[in-house]
Amino acid sequence: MNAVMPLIDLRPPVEDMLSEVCRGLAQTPKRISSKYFYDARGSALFEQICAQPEYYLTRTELGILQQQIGAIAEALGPDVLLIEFGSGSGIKTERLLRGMRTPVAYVPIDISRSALRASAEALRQALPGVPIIPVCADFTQALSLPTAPRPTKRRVLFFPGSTLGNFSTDDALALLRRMRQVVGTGGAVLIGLDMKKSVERLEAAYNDAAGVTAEFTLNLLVRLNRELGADFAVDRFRHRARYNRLAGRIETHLLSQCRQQVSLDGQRFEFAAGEAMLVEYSAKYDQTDVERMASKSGLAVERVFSDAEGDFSLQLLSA
Ligand code: AVI
Repeated sequence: MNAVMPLIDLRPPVEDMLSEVCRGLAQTPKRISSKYFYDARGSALFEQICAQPEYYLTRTELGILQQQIGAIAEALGPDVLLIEFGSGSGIKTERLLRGMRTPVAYVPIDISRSALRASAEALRQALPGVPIIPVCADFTQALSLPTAPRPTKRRVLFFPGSTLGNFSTDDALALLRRMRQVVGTGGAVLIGLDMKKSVERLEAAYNDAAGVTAEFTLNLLVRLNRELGADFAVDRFRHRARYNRLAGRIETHLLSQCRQQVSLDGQRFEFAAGEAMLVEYSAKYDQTDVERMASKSGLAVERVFSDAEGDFSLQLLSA
């Protein structure tokens, strides 16, 4: 039987984009969270980024999931309740669930009801036999899971795509601790992480020759103009993504091309010529970083699945 259970609505507070953006613009240096990249246009551009020759992350992770699915499923074991923070990563979730031995159910947790409904419906059509229990909640806050439809051997939380890298170091640790709490003792987290490599390859991945990533970054300003009534002159900003060796991450900024002012919500924000506004971190890891992060969050590395070049890894961290 193939079923999407009724959405469980934990009524997360509505995100206040306006006040968060104003607060970030008032900071020195200015910053806006990369979570605001993903309006409809931003999500479509992200799909295009994933198909760029320089952006190896998505295809490498999919390759690991395809080629090593037997070993991954074996390591997870039978009768797993699979949880995902975010409304499901489409083909990756499908590939994992297809390979797993007798999954009990799939529980996507997302703040967006519409994204949850759409992805649950798509997965229902693709995967006969796996009950889907969508939960509308803010996964950065404490939450309790719905009762599983049958006895569960292990809770496993899937967090692919190196999305953890988009969080600051402290926020990433807080999120890992939250995951640890959700899966409970004996549970596990299966997390996709992009690994450290040459600066040239890393910077190329975030500065594709076709300019899709630059358009993706600048689309943030288009969104703020449309949704919040800001007046960013989009063509007076430029995308810059550079690797910060010390911090071990790509840092993406929007650079003001001249001295200018931006109005938002009755306030004026001054940009100096050349001023850089931080819009994204994309952290990169080595195995020591992963072990350190895991142990700080009450997890331990159980298995590592990676491609032959060691570009990307799926890490099974047990609680
Ligand atoms: C979603 N996230 C993991 C992507 C990344 O690689 O940091 C977002 C992205 N930003 C620019 N290119 C891709």
